[in-house]
Amino acid sequence: MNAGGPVRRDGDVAVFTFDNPPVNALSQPVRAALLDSIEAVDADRAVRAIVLAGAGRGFVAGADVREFDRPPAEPMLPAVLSRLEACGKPVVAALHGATLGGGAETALACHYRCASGDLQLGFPEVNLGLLPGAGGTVRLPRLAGWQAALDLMTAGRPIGIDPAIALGIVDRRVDGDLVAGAVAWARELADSGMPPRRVLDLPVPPSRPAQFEEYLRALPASARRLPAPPRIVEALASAAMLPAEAALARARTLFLECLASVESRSLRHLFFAERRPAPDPAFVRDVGRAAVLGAGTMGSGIAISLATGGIGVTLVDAKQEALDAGLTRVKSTIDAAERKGRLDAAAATAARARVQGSLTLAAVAGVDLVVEAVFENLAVKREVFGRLGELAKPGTVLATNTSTLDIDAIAAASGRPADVVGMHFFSPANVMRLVEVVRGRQSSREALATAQAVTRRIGKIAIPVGNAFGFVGNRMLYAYGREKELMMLEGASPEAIDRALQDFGMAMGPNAVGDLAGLDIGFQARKEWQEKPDDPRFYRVSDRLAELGRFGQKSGRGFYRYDGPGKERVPDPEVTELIRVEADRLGIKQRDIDPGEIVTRCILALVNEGARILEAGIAESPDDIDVIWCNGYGFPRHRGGPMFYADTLGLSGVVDSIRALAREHGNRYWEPAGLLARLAVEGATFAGWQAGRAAG
Ligand code: T1G
Repeated sequence: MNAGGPVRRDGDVAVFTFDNPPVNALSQPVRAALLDSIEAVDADRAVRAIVLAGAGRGFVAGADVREFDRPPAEPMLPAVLSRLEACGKPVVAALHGATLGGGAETALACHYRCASGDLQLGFPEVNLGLLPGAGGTVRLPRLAGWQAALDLMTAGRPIGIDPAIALGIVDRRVDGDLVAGAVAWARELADSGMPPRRVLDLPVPPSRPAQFEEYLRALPASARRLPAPPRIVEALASAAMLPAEAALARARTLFLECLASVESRSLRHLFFAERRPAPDPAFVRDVGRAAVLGAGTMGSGIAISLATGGIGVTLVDAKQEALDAGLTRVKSTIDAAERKGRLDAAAATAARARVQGSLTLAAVAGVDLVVEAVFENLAVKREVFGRLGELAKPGTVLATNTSTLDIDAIAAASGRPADVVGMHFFSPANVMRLVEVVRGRQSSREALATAQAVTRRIGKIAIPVGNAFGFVGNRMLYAYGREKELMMLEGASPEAIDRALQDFGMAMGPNAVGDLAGLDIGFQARKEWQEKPDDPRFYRVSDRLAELGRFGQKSGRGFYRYDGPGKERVPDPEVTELIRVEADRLGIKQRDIDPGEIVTRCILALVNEGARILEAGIAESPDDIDVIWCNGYGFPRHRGGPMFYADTLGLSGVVDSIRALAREHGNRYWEPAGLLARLAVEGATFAGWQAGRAAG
């Protein structure tokens, strides 16, 4: 909090300003200062009204999430807000920007609320595996009703000023100087002699007990399985049926249950892991315009991200037909985002205007960044980078979107390897938030920093990784996939594999993902992979399907069949037979494999490969691996990512399980990584190892 103290007087109105950069989180010192100030101004006879406001870019973004892993420190927020609400003088909240979680609850404990047009008000606690624990579940429905409270708290997405006013949460909009407007209104209220309007004293809206059960049943099964969503519904149901104080106490109990859950610890871990420090601006070059080479699915997706992210982009393709298709895809995707309200009209128009097309590579001459997304073949990419090295101006960053190939081999062809980096986008590139920024042996700090800065600028998460086959994400995917492929030969059906991993929480099963991405892509990449294991079983099922032209959704057949108008995914007995024949040919006796074994083998393969990647320095931290897998591969966020998940299991147990798998299946693939084995012996964790390295 700023030294001058949080309270200033504007005549007979006291203004308390939250000033705890960067987001005015309600840390212990802030709570203590607020409580002391309320006590003081409420007792000060010269003060007739109070205004609460936030300094900087928002009102208050909630409780200080970092404090949740420490012992609780008084005063606790519920008590502070009860004291605030009890004030004998009108208290007006002046809201702008991020007004989230405990920040929104603070606003609800005030007697009146006004806001500026940039308001983003919400209850994102569920995204942290929590529920509003400071009275939001009791106060919000008294203003906005049950349906709105249920929707806002289970979805965790903020709303703007218009819906906030329409729902009765915010009383009025203030344009111009927000705090001055709030002070004037507060003085008006004091002059009117209006008693404080305490939300807790407002009547409880009528409800049907069944409506909460119905709401819970209507939640997706994946949400119902988590601790927080059902407890949010229960806390709101308690607010409908219990007296206010009892409902507040019940909500607090449910909050503490969530707080202690491994799911919330996992989501809180990810919250901070995804907030990597920005690259050193001293090394970031300006990027006013970019070019994307290859107008296919990935190229046009990358062009959309750049254009909607504020960067002018030229989409380049040698074939007119392909270029037209790419530009059409760009335009229709931006149009759809505008239709769905994801982009407002001005932003959509600006994004469309930023995109141009070109049939010639010479178009790269004036740009600051090139992202190459042509066919995944080393010879083709080297030929392109050879030309890029000549045509691009000095200082232009030359990025390749390869998902597996050797960055150094590509960079060498450009004649200016210092400018070459990997920017590995994930499909669909305009949707997926993750970009692996790959450093080649000679990539300069400027090129790496610029690629990371552009990635953040277009609203994505940049994770720097080293240059190795498949970098971090795909390299781990090969270990994860290896096990599912082996288990299919051993008798598990493709759909059983997918079901087990989806029940574990994966967004999609690996076979369904393979069919979506196209089995020909992986088949091609494995052909180019020099160091792949010399094992006839390795990806034998996928390769066989590809050999037979079963590329997945694009060919209507893959691991599954995609028949009928809806192209429904259905198991295909032909595949089961095909696998049985391959198993027979390889001398593998098939058996029943239970879901537990499927999950154990696939997930521990991830963890073990992740540990090897850390040892090799291909990933800088376990956090980065968790962010890559949760944002690029659909690993369940409520498990925190493979490395955090392993820590929750306990590394010695993980190593014991891996050794048991080695005894059963041989240690060709099941040798515990050195780092993992060492940490297990030391009784340590990946998180502890990371902290130790950070401390130097
Ligand atoms: N606590 C601690 N640190 C926080 C924080 C928080 N609530 N919110 C942000 N930060 C840090 C973040 O780690 C980063 O730090 C910096 O601020 C900028 O954040 C009692 C239980 C507000 C929309 O879930 O959604 O209240 O990396 O990079 O993109 O019922 O931050 O610079 O060191 O994200 O502009 C509920 C979480 C808490 C909101 C701004 N509140 N924050 O986004 O910046 S639980 C939330 C956000 C609660 C009550 C319950 C976003 C933002 P660093 P940033 P941004």
